[in-house]
Amino acid sequence: MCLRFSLSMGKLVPRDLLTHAKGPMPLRKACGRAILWGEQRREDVGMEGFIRGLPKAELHVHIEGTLEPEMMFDLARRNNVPLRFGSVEEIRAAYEFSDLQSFLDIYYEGARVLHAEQDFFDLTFAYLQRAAGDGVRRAEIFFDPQTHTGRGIPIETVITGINRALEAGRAEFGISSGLIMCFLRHLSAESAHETLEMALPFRPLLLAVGLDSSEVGNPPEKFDAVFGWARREGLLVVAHAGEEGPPDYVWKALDVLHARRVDHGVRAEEDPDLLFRLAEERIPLTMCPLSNVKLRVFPSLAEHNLKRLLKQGLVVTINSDDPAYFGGYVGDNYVAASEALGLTRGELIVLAKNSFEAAFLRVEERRAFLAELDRYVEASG
Ligand code: ES4
Ligand code: ZN
Repeated sequence: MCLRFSLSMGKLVPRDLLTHAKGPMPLRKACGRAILWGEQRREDVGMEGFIRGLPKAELHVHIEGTLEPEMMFDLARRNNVPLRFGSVEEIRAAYEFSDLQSFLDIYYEGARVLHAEQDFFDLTFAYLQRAAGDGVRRAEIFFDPQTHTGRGIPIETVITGINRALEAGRAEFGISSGLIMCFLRHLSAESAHETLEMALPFRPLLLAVGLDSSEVGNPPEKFDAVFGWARREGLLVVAHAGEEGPPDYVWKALDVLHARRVDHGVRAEEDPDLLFRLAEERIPLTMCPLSNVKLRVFPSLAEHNLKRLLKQGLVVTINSDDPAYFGGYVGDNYVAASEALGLTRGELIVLAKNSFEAAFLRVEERRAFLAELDRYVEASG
């Protein structure tokens, strides 16, 4: 008999207990080595188990992008929202994208099923449950208020629903978290202003502001003023840049918006001076390998530049982006990148370390997470 184990939050637990478990692992992987009963050795769990249990921060996940087809169906029924799909299978079959815009169209369509505060709670709590199974100890989560306020949903419903789940996630899974409010860059700067104004009564519940949606043609400088205002309110800044857009958008995200992290940033590789700046100032890139392949930023995972940039000393991190649409949560992104690029155990540890370095944490909390990571690495051989 061969029992399957994974390392989860530093503990060995049967895989079947993990919420992310997706049926049996191939026999060869699971049972390739003798299990030494009572000893928690690295070879017992293999590279995948090591990765899943690795304490990590997830810094680039859109909460609306964690809406699984099953929940989309349930919420559509609950809220009487008509869907053009007849089944969960039909929804999944529609997830074939040719670029960012072809994805965004379906992503905004899916978000229409979210109405009540409880919906935002359920969505966020389900994400945190999966994240806990992936060793996530800190989650900094994006939300797109304009996707909801544009349909008449009050921003209060969105923020309080998500925030209640973050509190529950802290209590139940010990996940530390923060909320990042993103402006949709295909909408006007005025709309972004109105959104910030509406959000200010909830300022204590926000960590940072971000910029997402259709990148090309909507450069960072379009939002110069609103990001200035957000910074004066004490909000930190991140921005999607260099996903489909040119390196100049990354420069502008840094110099105009004062972004502390760059979301994606993969096209920075085209500009050696920019790479030098990112490395020199240790500005993190929150990369999302499965997303980039699904949206055809790279033809395959094997051609992704994550490992190359990591080797050049950039603060690369691995994240999930829109896991319900792109075929995997953060653990899946680590595993897939590791297999396609041949990441070493040392590189995987650096990626997890980078995630805590890049997180917006107080010194003591950062130190505690890094110490937890060290203990995990030590215990797993
Ligand atoms: C997004 Cl992958 C990606 N890029 C830009 N904006 C987004 N919003 C949700 N997912
Ligand atoms: Zn994103």
